[in-house]
Amino acid sequence: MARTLVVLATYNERENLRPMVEAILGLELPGLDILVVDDNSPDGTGQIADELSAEHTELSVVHRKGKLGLGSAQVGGMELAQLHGYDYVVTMDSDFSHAPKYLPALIAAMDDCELAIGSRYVPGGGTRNWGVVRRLMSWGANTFVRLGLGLKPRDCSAGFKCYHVGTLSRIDLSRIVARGYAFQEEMVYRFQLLGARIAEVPIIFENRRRGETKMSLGEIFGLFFTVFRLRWRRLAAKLSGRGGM
Ligand SMILES: Nc1nc2c(ncn2[C@@H]2O[C@H](COP(=O)(O)OP(=O)(O)OP(=O)(O)O)[C@@H](O)[C@H]2O)c(=O)[nH]1
Ligand SMILES: [Mg+2]
Repeated sequence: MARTLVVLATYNERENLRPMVEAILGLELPGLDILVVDDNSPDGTGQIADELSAEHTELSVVHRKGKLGLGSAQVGGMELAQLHGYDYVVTMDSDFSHAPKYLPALIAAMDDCELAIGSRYVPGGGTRNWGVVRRLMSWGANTFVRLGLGLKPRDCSAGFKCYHVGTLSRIDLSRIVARGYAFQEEMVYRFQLLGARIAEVPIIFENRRRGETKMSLGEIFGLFFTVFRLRWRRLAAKLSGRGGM
């Protein structure tokens, strides 16, 4: 039986965390555990995570000292998954945008790939209640990385993913450029560079149930920075005859 670690990065998700955890555990998927990575949320999400871990043996918590970014929280989760011998790592938002009901399909897709993306932009997928600005931003980010990094998947900025841990081990996680949201695109790029098989599983993305967004202008700049940095590294590696990234 494959073992899966679901990594829930949290920053001020007090109202969402408990129902999210209960919905995931309620699926009763065999071999599935949850890791909450909380960045010292001022709203007390970390305490709720501790309470949940006392109630559920399947759940553990990592407390970090401050807001270090979504990407770095997910890297932390991946490192622990490697250490504890999990087969798969799932990353998902803790605000119900990524509905737990899709977990079985996402994990099942791993039979034929090394990275399964919960995708909004394949037939059957989509977004609910998004305004024009949000749609444009998402389209812009995806188009930019598909052109800038030559990425093949339709939804490269999706945070709902299932990674094959064995393949993750072929990536030097200490050399990841993106600390924040651009981590999503960078991981697609790195899996594509490895020649890994990437599948897209349709999901309907819903707006967060409660709480506030952590999306910021800094995250948008972070995407530009990451793409240019990765292009530059690739060029430098080619020129020097080294393959490494
Ligand atoms: N640990 C940690 N989690 C973070 C950080 N930034 C964001 N998150 C979490 O990452 C997930 C995605 O953040 P969101 O604010 O939902 O971003 P979004 O989905 O683009 O925006 P909305 O859902 O529209 O609010 C949520 O579970 C956040 O709590 C961070 O710096 N550290
Ligand atoms: Mg969200």
